[in-house]
Amino acid sequence: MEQKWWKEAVVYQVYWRSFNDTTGNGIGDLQGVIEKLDYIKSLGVDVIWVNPFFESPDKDNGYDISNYYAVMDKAGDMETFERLLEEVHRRDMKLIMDLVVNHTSDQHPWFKESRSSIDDPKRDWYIWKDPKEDGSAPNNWRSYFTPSTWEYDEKTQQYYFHSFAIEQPDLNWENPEVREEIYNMMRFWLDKGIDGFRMDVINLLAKVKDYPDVDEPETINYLGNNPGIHNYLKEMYREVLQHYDVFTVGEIPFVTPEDGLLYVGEDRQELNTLFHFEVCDDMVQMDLPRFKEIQKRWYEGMFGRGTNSQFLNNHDHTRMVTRFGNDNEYREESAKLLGTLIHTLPGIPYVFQGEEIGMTGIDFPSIEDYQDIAMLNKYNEEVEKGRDEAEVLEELKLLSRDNSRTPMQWDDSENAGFTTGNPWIKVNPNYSDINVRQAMDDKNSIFYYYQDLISFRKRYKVLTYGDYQPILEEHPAIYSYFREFEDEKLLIVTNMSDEETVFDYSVDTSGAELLLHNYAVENDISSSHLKPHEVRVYLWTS
Ligand code: ISL
Repeated sequence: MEQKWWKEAVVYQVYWRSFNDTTGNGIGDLQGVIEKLDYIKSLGVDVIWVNPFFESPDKDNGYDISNYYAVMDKAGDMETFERLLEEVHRRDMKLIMDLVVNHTSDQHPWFKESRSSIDDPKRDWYIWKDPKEDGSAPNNWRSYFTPSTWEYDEKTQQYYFHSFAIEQPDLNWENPEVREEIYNMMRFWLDKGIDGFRMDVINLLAKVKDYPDVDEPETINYLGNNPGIHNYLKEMYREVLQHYDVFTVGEIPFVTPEDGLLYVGEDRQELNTLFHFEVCDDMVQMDLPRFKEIQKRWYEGMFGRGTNSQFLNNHDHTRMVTRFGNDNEYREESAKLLGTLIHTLPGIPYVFQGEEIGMTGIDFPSIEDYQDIAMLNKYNEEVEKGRDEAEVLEELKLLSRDNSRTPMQWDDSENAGFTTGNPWIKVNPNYSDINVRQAMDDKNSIFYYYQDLISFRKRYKVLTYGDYQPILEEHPAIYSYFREFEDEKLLIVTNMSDEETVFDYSVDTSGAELLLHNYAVENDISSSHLKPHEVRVYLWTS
């Protein structure tokens, strides 16, 4: 397997609007990111992924772009972005940007022109279709955020297509002018010196020909991985990416390892890595047998041929310690355990802001407290069916994207030190206990544990290039595996349950170094008894 800088990277995701507000308007900003770069650097990460900060009506928190060449006022301005990039580079880190090109905002001038008339030269930049004979939508597809992918436009009496909200019309990638315009925009940012892209739902660009009705509209998997997608990505690589030394990670829902390799195979000349969603989209809470099965299948499918990612939360997915761990009695232990998985399983690790201090999800009492368009649309859809409001709210809470979007908890001052103003979304009330200041003052904090995890990744190549040999695969509570590369060998042992359990596997750890451990060191590390959410990482070097 070829060794590359980006394979050895650890990425920190900054959801800037919830990171650090320097203007007092209650919304984080790019200047706020600049001011916290030393903090990010101190964790040991190499790459920062910044969520979209382009001009946008902000219906979907920046994923509805109205001008790809301008910075939205809330985030700052171009000069501040350039300074951010310079400051990131000065600290020897890299910056990747979100590329959102499946759709634009309905306020983008291209769409405004496109909808102005059937004969407009930009009509074909988006996807327009006539109604069915009875006047209904062209097919029965569901979008991510609404019951139909089609929105009727009175003026021109056609429907336009949107995979997400009504305000996010999909671009027509079949049109070469659209593709050329997007490639120009990518060059604009790459020429500024950015180090790559996280590509939003990049496998959705190609659509199923003729848009037929489907038997199970609620699966929405027909939105992605359609014929033609690899032609677009190969063209993008040829036209743009191959001319820069950059890192690309595609957001690719509904993908199998076999199909994943078509996107990121080392011989494919498309993307470097991908996010698949077999864990975060499909597993509501930790389902250990399934989690093991997913890790094994992706390892077997990709090892030596393509690079995967490891993440258990991001701005769309509830904080991992709440969803996959225990955010109560074992919050610290289980945050460290889950972090260990992210940094020791094969794939590039992602840390989502606040994860390194074990931030948790939220449980706001009222729908008014929630902001996420996906959740609000779903809430309205269900309530309009006549369902009980309180019941719908309870049902949607656990997976609401707002769980991960509450402000970063810096200290125990008002609003967690995030803003002097009124935060755009409520701060998690637990900020007085869980915050960066507290983590800095506690030598056993999750933060310092993450620092160790990341520094070991830099020191031992086995974490990047090692193989993966799971053991005790049928065990209901233990997840354990070896990794090996050249003269380095690791054993990761975890108890993923709230009960004590016994590690019943014969392995001589006497010659090993205990690299990491999430319980007090006084514990007997050779004991086969594992405490709730205990994790140990052993290392052999020869
Ligand atoms: O959020 C999800 C589930 O609750 C995901 O399915 C998510 O919608 C999907 O992964 C696509 O996400 C990306 O594109 C969206 C944007 O809203 C998300 O924030 C972004 O990460 C549309 O651009």
